[in-house]
Amino acid sequence: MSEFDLVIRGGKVITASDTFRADVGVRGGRIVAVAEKLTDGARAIDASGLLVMPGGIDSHVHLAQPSGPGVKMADGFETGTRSAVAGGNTTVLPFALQPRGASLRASVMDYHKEADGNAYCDYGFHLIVTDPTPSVLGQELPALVSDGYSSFKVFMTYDDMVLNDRQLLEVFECARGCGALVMVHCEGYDAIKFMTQRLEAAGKTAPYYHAVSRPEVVEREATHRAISHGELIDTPIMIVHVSGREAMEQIRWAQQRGLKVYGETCTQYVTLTADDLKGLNMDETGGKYVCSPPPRDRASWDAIWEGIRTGVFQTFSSDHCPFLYESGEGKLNPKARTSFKWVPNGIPGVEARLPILYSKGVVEGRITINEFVALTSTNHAKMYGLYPQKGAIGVGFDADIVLWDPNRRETIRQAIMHHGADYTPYEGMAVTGWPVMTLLRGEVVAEDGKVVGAKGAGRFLKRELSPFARPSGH
Ligand code: DUC
Ligand code: ZN
Ligand code: ZN
Repeated sequence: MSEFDLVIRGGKVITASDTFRADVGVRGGRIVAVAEKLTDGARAIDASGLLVMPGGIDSHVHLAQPSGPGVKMADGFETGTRSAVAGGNTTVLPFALQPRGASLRASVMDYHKEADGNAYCDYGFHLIVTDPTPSVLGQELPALVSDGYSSFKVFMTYDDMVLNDRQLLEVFECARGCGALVMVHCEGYDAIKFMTQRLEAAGKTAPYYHAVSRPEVVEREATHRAISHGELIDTPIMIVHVSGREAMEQIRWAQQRGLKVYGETCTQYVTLTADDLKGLNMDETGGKYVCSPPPRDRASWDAIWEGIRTGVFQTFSSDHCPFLYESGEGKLNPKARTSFKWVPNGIPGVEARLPILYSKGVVEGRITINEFVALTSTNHAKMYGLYPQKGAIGVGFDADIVLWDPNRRETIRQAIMHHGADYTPYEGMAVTGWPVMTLLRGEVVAEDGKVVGAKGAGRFLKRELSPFARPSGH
């Protein structure tokens, strides 16, 4: 009998800290050897000329999430995770949204039903807390956190999700007590409402005005408020989807004061600008790029790179949140034609994240290949309680691996995507570096643009408490 089920031979292994030539031996779905030369595998994969990296972990994706009356998300677990593995990912962390008035536990069970038997990669859930009643904060949330849902998101905007300051403080206090990591969507509700009313009154209803209605100052104010509340309660927070300099500098300021404030940015904030929302002559095609916070300008790309290079941001995610463009249930739903405020917020991107960051980051010399691995995999695992099961090439880790061709040139196009959306916001973007094979726990799940894994092979991940969620002094 062979010592290994699989040996990946002759590649260059990349971790968040090191680069070295080694073979990788897999047995029972886990990495059991990383050594100069391994023999005796039942199966071998020749990785010469390729990089051997931990599979991408995208800790910010939305799948099968209810998005308001008459609107449907374009990806459920089947197509969303199919797209994920095609893009070199092996784990995703979508959200389980608590509709107001509903039990948090019942909401999570609904998402399990959606995911069970449908996923091509492993997955866990962040919760979204919209209704922090005494029973949610006193019982449901702490119980779910200890059951493996160890992070949750709160919103500072949106009619059906916004928490006021008092509620934010109560939720932070609950997180501190149960060791959960809180992710915060930082945009100020009242300021957005005010801006929206003024714009609509002036007849400025095209998709572009989505960006005008939520300028950077609105994100900066909310970011500062979330940081202050986190400091008051002494609970760590993760500021998600940071779009530009203003919010980035607030996080840096907090970090320099020694506060446990973490940052995430996303693909769209180094590739898109608010001008993309103008479409053709302010027509509805701009809706393809409507997401929140909105993309800013080219100077903001530089600010985001500065935050990436200087360690302000720990994670680079996609915020995959897809809606069909050509559909009455998506970006062009009947109400959306009347005002930007009804255009569903979100864009697809789980499949394009790794190639875009590799190309713009590593190939163009802004980050090292090891930083790339940290930003796309290792830090997500560490931040969200999946380490040392996920997020590295090392003995004992799950054999979640992407084989990467560093020289392959591709053009991102809808025609080669595997998501359920009918467009990609990154259409026509030329990249260098591409995932040529994705392995989930030692099994090939995607190869050369084809998804070959089994639907349902992806497993639910019960996550540990995040070591980053400990209050200061712990
Ligand atoms: N927040 C997200 O995290 N994703 C899409 C839209 C939003 O507001
Ligand atoms: Zn958000
Ligand atoms: Zn999101």
